[in-house]
Amino acid sequence: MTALDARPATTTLRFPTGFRWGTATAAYQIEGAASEDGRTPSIWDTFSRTPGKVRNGDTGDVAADHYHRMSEDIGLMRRLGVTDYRFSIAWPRVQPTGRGPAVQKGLDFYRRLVDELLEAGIRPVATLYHWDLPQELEDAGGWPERDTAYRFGEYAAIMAEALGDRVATWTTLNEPWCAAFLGYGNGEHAPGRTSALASLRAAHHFNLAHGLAVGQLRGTAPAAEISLTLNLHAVRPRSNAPEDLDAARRIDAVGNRVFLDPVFHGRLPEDLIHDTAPVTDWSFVLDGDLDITAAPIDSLGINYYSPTVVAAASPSPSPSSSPWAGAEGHVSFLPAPGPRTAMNWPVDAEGLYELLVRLRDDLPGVPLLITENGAAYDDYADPSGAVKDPERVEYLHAHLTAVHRALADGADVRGYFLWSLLDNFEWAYGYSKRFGIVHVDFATQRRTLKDSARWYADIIARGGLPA
Ligand code: GCO
Repeated sequence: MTALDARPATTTLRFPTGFRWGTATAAYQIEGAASEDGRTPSIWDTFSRTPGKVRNGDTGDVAADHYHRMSEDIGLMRRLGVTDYRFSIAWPRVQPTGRGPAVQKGLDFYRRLVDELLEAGIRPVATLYHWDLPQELEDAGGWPERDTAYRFGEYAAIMAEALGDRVATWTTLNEPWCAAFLGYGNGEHAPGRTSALASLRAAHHFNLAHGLAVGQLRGTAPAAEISLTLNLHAVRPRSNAPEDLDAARRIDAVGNRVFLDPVFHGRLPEDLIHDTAPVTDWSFVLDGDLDITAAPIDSLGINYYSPTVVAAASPSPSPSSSPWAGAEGHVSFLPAPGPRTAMNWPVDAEGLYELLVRLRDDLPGVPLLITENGAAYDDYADPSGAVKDPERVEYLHAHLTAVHRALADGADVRGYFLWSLLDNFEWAYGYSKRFGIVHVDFATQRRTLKDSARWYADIIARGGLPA
């Protein structure tokens, strides 16, 4: 190596001091140990065991075996130099039936996780709900039933009591849009129900559950940051024609404002009520609910992968089971141009910039965390044992550049959590899609840093992006 090669490349896009550099995972996607230490089935255990629901019949029974390899995985994060780790707590591991007292062994696992993170100098960011509802609560009606929100408030109280003094950031819910509209609307996710009314009821009860949990957390862990993660849709109309703008408005209502308005403004979007009138009269929203949903929070988490391009519906009939209540028959979804990931999702960093700048304007004073961003590619270990993933590096570089530009333009972004630390169970796609910056050989559970992991470690160490 010449002296020139040894010179570090200059860091041109520097992030603010104290910027949080993290990775993210979710319990059902990595833990495995599905029936150990008192854990009972969640809706994802039931769903994944139902033939035809998940590719190759994959389940989370073993996943990345993180339940038994937690210390090793924290060691990986220590090598990467991350400042923060976003994980989720499996509700059926700590409160198996969704009611009553907690199971100590379940709590102990998360206590150990949090303690080992703190010892490693990594801030714990805990999500209470990343889609694994205890099956017994689904059997009692699930999220379309109001009682589920109160059960969630109780579970939040248990976790606040157990870990409130040690968790830096609490996220109540992850992507309630997916849980409500894919879970109860088009059936692509657990529990696999297909009812527009059920999905709207679920969406409201998620907002209520969030507010009830905020109350519990605030009371028990007053020093903690309290947050919510939404997969806000970066909606782009095809043109400025009024019909296309109306299509974008509909998706913004049922994709974004259905959560943003109750949580940040204590109201329901008027246009959503109008759009969904054929399906519901919203009478399940009771007096006082919107005061609960609007309990102040400290930051908003955003998960971003790609934009949503829409136009007025073309004459062809839209599919009967749609996750977009109030938009069926009015909206067509168009493919965005450009390269694609292994999910066939377009690579479009501009959408992340657009979203951050919109939130700067719509929610002034609300700090933002990018709680997920990343990409799946068909990664494999080559004969030398290396996992080369240049497309992922390119994807991440482009998206971090967009974040930097949004910061420069005044968006209050406090951190970035790369999805994901490990290859894992990608919901309806099973193990066929690899999102990790660490490769997992699911036959041996061997972990291998991909090139993107080394790249990310370098970004964290220098606090920014090289030219
Ligand atoms: C999410 C996600 C992750 C997914 C990721 C890629 O919050 O959407 O729940 O669990 O694995 O988004 O699809």
